Amino acid sequence: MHLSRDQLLDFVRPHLKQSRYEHTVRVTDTAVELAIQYGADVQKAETASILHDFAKHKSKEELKHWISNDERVPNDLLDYHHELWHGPAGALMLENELEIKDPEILSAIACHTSGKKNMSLLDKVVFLADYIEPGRNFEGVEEVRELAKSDLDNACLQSLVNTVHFLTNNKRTVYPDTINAYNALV
Ligand code: DGI
Ligand code: FE
Ligand code: FE
Repeated sequence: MHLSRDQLLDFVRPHLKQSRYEHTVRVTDTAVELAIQYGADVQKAETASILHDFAKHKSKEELKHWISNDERVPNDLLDYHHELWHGPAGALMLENELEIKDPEILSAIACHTSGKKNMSLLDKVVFLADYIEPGRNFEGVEEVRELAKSDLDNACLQSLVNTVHFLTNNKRTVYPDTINAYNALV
């Protein structure tokens, strides 16, 4: 079943706060631009981006339920910050409830927060779009936006450097997949 951009936006809207919905639209526009620029599948980039934060406002209990009942998600994820759960749990929820079966789309949704070891072109496009969308004001985001104009891998790498720096600077845990993504790109 193929859903249009408008159908997908109508689907996610009731699950998101207004500000999160607006973020989603900006991520989608950014991801479509990156997909065109770097030769990724534009329609898949659009679909994955619209859906990437689908589970952002679900309860920790609901997210935990989906993660612990699927052997494809490493269970140690639950030992790390709950902010990391909405991607993998969202992918599982969408696979079941929206019949999104495309593994490339589900992968991009699942790894959009942490990154992972061998990210596909589509994974990188969605991951980077989430980081550089025009509403973001992370320290160092402007440098990543500049890199994104010419080098997708380097832009992803710099966003990971910034995030690891931010997390370690605040003595927060770093999920191994984030380190794996960093190591794969460095
Ligand atoms: O859902 P969004 O707000 O659009 O963005 P996101 O899905 O990238 O979530 C980012 C948050 O996740 C950010 O505030 C940092 C936090 N986080 C906590 N632990 C980790 C982590 N991010 C990464 N990459 N790795 C972690 O281990
Ligand atoms: Fe997210
Ligand atoms: Fe997001």
